[in-house]
Amino acid sequence: MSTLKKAQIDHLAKHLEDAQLNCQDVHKITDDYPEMDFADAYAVQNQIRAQKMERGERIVGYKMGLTSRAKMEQMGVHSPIYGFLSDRFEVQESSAVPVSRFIHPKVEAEIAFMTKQDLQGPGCTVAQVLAATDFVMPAIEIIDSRYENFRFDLVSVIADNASSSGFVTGGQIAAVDGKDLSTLGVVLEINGEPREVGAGAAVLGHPANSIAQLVNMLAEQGESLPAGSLVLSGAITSALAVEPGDCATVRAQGLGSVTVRFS
Ligand code: OOG
Ligand code: MG
Repeated sequence: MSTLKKAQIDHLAKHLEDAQLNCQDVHKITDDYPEMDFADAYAVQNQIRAQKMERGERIVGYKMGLTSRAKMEQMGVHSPIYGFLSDRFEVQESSAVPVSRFIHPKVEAEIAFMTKQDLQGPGCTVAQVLAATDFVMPAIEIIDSRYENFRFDLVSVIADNASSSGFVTGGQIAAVDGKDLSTLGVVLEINGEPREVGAGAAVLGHPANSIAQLVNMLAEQGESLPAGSLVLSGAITSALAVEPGDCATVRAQGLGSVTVRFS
């Protein structure tokens, strides 16, 4: 079911993408469109994706969000969601990213997956995800809600492409064979100080379960996950706000570390 007309979806997609491009926060869209539902929200996100592709951006994969209790509680939204990743969101490891490129950025510690086979739902399982995984690696996601004070509800955040704005991958790539991603330890440091710690199991019991849920949600939209997709499985711990001068590092057990500096 959806409640919005095509013209309203196009209007909201432009409104939210302009907020991103101009680094200007906006009111949560459900204040003006309280009847909006889940289907409308993904329709707005899909329209933002179409706008970016029209301008020559390439979709490199997806990110899952709100997949850990820490994140659900931090944001007050308790269902996993997804967003798309454009090639323009990639930030080079160890480079200095100007905070002025964002509204109010936060960093998250995540495990990223690269797929080597197409995955199609419904009914996609953890085993199918592991068999289709080329490698995993540590990642920092830079999230930046377009909404004032990062305050949103489920429908608003989905329409806003799940707060996607940047990601950094690095450390080492590793095959999943012989690795238990649920007990993989992860540390999120700011300026060399360990601030958040966790393990893969924080993400829906196992990070691969997050990818399976993504594939099953994409199936509801008539879409699948193509081979060669990069997928961020969701923050293991709470997200941390960053300021100019901050340096964020994610260390993942046996997978090295990934760092980004903010200027
Ligand atoms: C929504 C995106 C959450 C994650 O990893 O949980 C997310 C938000 O908190 O702004 O990326
Ligand atoms: Mg995230």
